[in-house]
Amino acid sequence: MTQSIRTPATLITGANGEMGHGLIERLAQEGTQNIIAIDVRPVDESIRRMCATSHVGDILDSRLLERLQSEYEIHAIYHLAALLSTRAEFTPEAAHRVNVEGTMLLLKLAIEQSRWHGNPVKFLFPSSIAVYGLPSVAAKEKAGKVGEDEWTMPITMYGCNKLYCEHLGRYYAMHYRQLAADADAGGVDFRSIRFPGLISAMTVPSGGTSDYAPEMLHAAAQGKPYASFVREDRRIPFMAMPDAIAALLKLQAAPRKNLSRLIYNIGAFNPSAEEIRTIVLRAFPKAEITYRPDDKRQRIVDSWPADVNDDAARRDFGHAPEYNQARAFDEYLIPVIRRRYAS
Ligand code: AKB
Repeated sequence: MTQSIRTPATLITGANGEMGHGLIERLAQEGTQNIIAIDVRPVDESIRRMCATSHVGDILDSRLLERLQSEYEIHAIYHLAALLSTRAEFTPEAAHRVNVEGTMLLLKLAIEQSRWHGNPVKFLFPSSIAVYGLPSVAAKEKAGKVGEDEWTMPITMYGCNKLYCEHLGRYYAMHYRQLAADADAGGVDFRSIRFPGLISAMTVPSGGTSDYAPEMLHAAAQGKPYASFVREDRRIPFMAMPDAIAALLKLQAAPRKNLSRLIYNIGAFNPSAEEIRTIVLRAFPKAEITYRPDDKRQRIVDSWPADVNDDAARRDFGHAPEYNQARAFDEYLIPVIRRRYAS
């Protein structure tokens, strides 16, 4: 048998995005070798030097994926590339192409890779609370902490994409080509987390509907006035970016036998817009933060749960956020953001 010339590697799509930055730093710290980073924009120098190679390219470019297929032995894929909820509503069909067809191409790459090297390829897929669809504010209040198998009736293209891709992942992991004589389910070890709104001190969000929280903070730190597009009493779950990345790495590392499901909720804190505003004004008293609700974006936030039940994630892979609400703002977000804009 010829010696494989391809290098074992970890592939990260959407590497230049909010989560990509933090993930590559953590993987590099943990000594993960051979990180292949892909993004439609050149990967920032700050993280590019932590990667074995980085490619500016589109996940829909099958020639790029074929090249990766031939050059690398991919054992893990973090598929972070996606058009987020607000952005996707302006270009639903383009969102479907990137979010769904892009994911299909990566799942196909994973299956082909596992056939080659004979090991399952771990496929880490960030899903979202956007897969949920609460029919009214009253139903949302009554529902409280929503479990993984409830209310999955998304009202956005992005939510539909994420939910469908969860099912695609389950299909590739457990039922792929089930009628074929040489059916080869098991080549993809699909693992997914439904992330709440994520708040990073290092990057500013773009194209999401949970963005009002980080936008409020980053605007205040820059002394810019900010008008929130959601009303003060609206509530969805949030998490500090380091905890989101820690959860993804814990899920990746967990023995398959410990995982009772493929898709997990994770939570940390769930302040109302007004509670976030109060915290931000305490740190930046001169900040001008007002409300100018956008009913249409508001409706999306109202369809998302006020909180999630993440018992399964805590039990199966030890999800335990380091940052509760107070620590997230006082020890991570505000000090880092203050420094970021001071310089
Ligand atoms: C968005 O707002 O679209 C994302 C999400 C909640 O998945 N941040």
